[in-house]
Amino acid sequence: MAYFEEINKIQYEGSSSKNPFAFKYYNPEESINGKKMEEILRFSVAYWHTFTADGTDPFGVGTAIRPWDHLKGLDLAKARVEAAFELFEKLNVPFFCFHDSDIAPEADTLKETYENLDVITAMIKDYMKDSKVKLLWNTANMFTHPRYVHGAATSSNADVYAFAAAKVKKGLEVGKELGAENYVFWGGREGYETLLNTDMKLELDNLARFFHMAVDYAKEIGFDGQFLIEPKPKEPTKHQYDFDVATGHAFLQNYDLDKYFKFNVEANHATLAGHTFEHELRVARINGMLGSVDANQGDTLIGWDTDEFPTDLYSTTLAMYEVLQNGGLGKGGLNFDAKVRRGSFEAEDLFHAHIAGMDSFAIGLKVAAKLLEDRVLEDFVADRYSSYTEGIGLDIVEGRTDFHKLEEYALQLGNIQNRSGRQERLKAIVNQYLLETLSGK
Ligand code: XUL
Ligand code: CO
Repeated sequence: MAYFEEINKIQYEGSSSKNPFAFKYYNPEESINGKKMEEILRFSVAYWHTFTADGTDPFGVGTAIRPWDHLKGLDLAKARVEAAFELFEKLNVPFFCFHDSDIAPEADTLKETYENLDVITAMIKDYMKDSKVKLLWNTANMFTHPRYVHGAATSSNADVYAFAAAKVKKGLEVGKELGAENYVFWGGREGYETLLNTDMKLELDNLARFFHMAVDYAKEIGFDGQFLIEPKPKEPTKHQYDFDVATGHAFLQNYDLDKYFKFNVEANHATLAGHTFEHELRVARINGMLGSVDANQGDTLIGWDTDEFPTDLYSTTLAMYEVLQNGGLGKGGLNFDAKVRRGSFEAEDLFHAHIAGMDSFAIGLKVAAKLLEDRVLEDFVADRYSSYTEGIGLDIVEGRTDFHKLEEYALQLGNIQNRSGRQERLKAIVNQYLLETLSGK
């Protein structure tokens, strides 16, 4: 059965196309630095936003009209799998991601929940046989059910901790079965509301123990996906433990976990943390920890996680600049952890949203590649730091100085000369590259 009958496979038609169901900039076959666009961008559909969510918000019920609305339970879960593979094929997206509870209904007992998961996992595996779509990552939902009121791996209740461990154990088995390239831990309710009732040290120690057990179990069953932490500063708890990449990195290093994990950087989480998307990508990249990306965008006027589809070309350009300098994303990808607005309730909006996101990242990729090819920012930055390539600067970076030597040098200095950082000039150049790419030059 077809769920999106009126929609054909989305093709690349170029920037002059007026066809809403066509890519204007994303040309999967186009070669950028000898690699296909498709291979660099590694787009992924987020199951939860596209097949499970219905537009419910704190003020009102769902608005989404979906062809599977009349179904319930496992029938609904199966219809969503059918619809998902139809959408993946039609959008030509190579990956998808899910939480366990997105694909199969949670039952009253863990055992029954496992049974539901097994049915749907087998069905997905079957669909994957006839499709080139792969699983970018899966994860466990350890935040919706009331049992996680005080967290999962940081819960004050050891029974909840054990339950969460069982869920992740099953998740790793499902990940292995479906050939997942990564396994994600987003903090969920791993955080706290007030120190008055919180043993922070025990919670963090327990979280680290949990991650070590996950790593051990992955080894035991031969799951070779990359583990990823997805930082977020707030929402749902006031103080999320994985606040941002730097905080998460310090945690991983403290507990000897950094060799097993990388980061899944989400744009909207970066901005909630008071950073730019590119800042978080840079911190992960320079530490060799950039694993994957949740590609979305927030709203500068709104202080919560709006998870909009990415359309800001400046942001996609600077993000792809980091990704290219990282040598790509390895096993990671660009996962649209993004939802259509509540007012965009028709099924075809799911296509418009993904097309917009894919075209936006395709433009970002092209502009970033050109900027790098012409060494626009590299040459400027190299020149800006040129004082470290000779004389006292070279002595500093090569470790030949101490405070005595630097004082001796400083005492004989005359007037210190600084040079302009030229921020406005550089921004204008980025704009120029963007506009040239958009006009097809
Ligand atoms: C929550 C969020 C999650 C993770 C997966 O803000 O981004 O959807 O990506 O649990
Ligand atoms: Co996310």
